Amino acid sequence: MTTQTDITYVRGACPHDCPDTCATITEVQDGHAIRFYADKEHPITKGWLCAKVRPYLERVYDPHRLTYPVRRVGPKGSGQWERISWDAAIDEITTRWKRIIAEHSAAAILPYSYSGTLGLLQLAVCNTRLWNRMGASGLERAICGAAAEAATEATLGARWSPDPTDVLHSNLVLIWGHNPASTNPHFMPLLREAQKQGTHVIVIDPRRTLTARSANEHIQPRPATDGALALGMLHVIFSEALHDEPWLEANSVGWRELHDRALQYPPTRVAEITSLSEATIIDLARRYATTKPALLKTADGIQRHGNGGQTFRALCCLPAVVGQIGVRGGGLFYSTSGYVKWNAGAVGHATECPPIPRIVNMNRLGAALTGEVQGPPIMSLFVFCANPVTSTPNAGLIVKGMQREDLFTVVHELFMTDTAQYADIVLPATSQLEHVDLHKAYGHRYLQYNHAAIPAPGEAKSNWDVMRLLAQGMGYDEPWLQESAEDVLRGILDTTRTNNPHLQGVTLERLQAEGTVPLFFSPEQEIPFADGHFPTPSGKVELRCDALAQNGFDPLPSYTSPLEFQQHTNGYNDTLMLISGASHHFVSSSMANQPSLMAREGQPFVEINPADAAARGITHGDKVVVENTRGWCELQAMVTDDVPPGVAVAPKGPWAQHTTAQRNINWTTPDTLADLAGQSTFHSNIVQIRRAL
Ligand SMILES: Nc1nc2c(c(=O)[nH]1)N[C@H]1C(S)=C(S)[C@@H](COP(=O)(O)OP(=O)(O)OC[C@H]3O[C@@H](n4cnc5c(=O)[nH]c(N)nc54)[C@H](O)[C@@H]3O)O[C@H]1N2
Ligand SMILES: Nc1nc2c(c(=O)[nH]1)N[C@H]1C(S)=C(S)[C@@H](COP(=O)(O)OP(=O)(O)OC[C@H]3O[C@@H](n4cnc5c(=O)[nH]c(N)nc54)[C@H](O)[C@@H]3O)O[C@H]1N2
Ligand code: SF4
Ligand SMILES: [Mo]
Repeated sequence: MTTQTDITYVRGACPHDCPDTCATITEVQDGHAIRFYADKEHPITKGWLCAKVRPYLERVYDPHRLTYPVRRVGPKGSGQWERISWDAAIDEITTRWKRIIAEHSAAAILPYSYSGTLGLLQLAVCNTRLWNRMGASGLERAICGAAAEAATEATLGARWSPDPTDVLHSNLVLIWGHNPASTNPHFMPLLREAQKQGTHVIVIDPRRTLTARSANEHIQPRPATDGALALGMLHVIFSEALHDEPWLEANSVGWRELHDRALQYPPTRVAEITSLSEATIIDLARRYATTKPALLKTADGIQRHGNGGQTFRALCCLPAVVGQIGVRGGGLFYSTSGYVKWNAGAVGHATECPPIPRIVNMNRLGAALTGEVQGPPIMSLFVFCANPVTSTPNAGLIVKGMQREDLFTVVHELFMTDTAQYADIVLPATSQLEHVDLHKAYGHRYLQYNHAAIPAPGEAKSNWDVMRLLAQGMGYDEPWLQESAEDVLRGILDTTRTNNPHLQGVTLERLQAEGTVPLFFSPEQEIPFADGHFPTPSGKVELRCDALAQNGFDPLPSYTSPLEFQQHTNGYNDTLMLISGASHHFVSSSMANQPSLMAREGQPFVEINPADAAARGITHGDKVVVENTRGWCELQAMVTDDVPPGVAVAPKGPWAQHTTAQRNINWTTPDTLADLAGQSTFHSNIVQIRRAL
């Protein structure tokens, strides 16, 4: 019998792409994780984990975990593999790469990764060091929030946000195109508490989401018309003189031009664009301008449209115009990730490497693999921390590219994902319980250390260990390609701390001992921008942004319908606008192979309004085909008025291999890029839906 004292308690951090970055505890006995739960001492994530990560040991001990390297023996995608040793795998990969480099240059090698983990070591360092040294193609990491990031930085200068608990000071919270009940769950108890104190909560989302259900008001604009809605609000605010002129005069650039721009968006016009009533637009504007403090909380979902950049610019302008920036309980809550930007030199050592030969936009992976590249063709793809066949737009084209006989694909994964299925070599990866990492959050202002709690299963290796082996195999002898995990983290932390005041007093030793460490804020920095300093070129809020103009972008926010929508003018009788946001029980495609969570999420589905269903002879539960010129998939129809007529919703995440037709919603999503920063446009997706035969 074992006693309590045989149990060790190991501190960790949830690594998934979620703003909460929960602090975790793993109880380990005899090298085995026996319990996994939230660290109740974390001030924001408190004592609970979300539904997705609560059963994490099911994922860690899943019998389907990959535990040794395999090499393809049948045709691509046939699922025929043979076991090989790590030595043989590294040798084959590096031999192939040396040949490709000799023949085509290193630009022919494309590393592809995104957000399987958000760790500093296992993601950021592994994204950069080896590939920089090699001179491989770079990846434009624009699948998620590139337009929002660029718009926020252009307007305010930095991605800074208040402490989430400041919502308790808000009297109004606008949750705009964001579904925190699923995607940022630890914000919800705080919002609920604020609501109990009388805070008015408005959700702006075409879909009646879990978050919208508990709001005081739910406003449902037509998709991708939020830029017009925001400009319409500005029209009302300026014409009723509800703007904060002294603040704008002192702290902003271009408010009069923004005022003139807003004049083009009277409520009558905006009502027509958004399908909202004029009264709704006017009431929303008046309430936003007169209820203070007012917090605008948003995330990335809203900007995955053709006009996502301009839309996000308009959103960023709103809090400034009503004088809510630098006010406790007010302002913009988008992301806290700008407080710590890890020193790029220490992370990637790029200055010691050849220049990056070209950058491939990750949203156009299929196009790139099938020939759309400048310079040499892509001859090798190395995928880790990503599952592009499931999660990247226009997935049918990606599969086509991955089937190329002359493409050498390596996938480093925990599971045999839809992407790994098309690899030539699959390498087994560790889970968060089996490796070390350091995490910053994008939804709060704490850092977290993740200790390894248990040994890796079988021969699984961490990303960093694989990078080190690959570097050796390539014959690269730079010491920064062989450092220990701890030395990498210490080096980056120490270098970044020299010019980042928020890291004052934050050492690796402290992180290792305490697990969760708050970022440091002086009283003037505590509320974002309260000191009146904006790290923009002008030092002010740039409502008119000349830097954007220099890049050929409209310097003032504006509204244009996404191209995909403009091309379908035949109204709602035939086509639907399909949004594919977050699933409640998965994080992108991660966890979407976990039996208990698949059971809770149910069959992959598409929500359709009763009127649209009736017009197509579709009844609740029918198998339907969702299709357009890019591709199709089969889903189960959920007939519901949670979506308005003309709009359909099919959450992202389900794996193609779990469906009879071997495809998911990303067979239909566009790989068109948005107006800013090469952003993905998943939600500007026009489809037709019919009953499956
Ligand atoms: N449970 C869960 N949590 C997650 C994730 C997950 O997959 N599952 N993914 C993580 C990741 S990668 C990210 S980036 C974040 C994203 O976090 P969120 O942005 O909160 O999530 P999304 O579901 O992508 O989009 C939010 C909402 O935008 C709405 N929306 C779409 N188009 C429009 C529009 O034109 N106008 C308006 N007003 N609303 C619109 C959708 O209906 C959706 O409800 O969540 C993270 N957290
Ligand atoms: N239709 C539609 N699709 C979308 C979106 C949408 O709104 N609509 N949203 C997009 C967004 S916001 C995002 S961020 C992307 C995310 O897209 P991806 O970054 O591709 O995320 P996942 O699909 O979760 O795949 C991550 C993979 O990494 C693996 N992994 C986890 N940890 C490790 C590790 O330590 N090492 C290695 N080697 N592998 C690991 C996991 O097992 C998982 O298979 O999806 C996008 N896809
Ligand atoms: S997915 Fe988000 S809410 Fe869930 S445990 Fe991880 S960080 Fe916490
Ligand atoms: Mo994302």
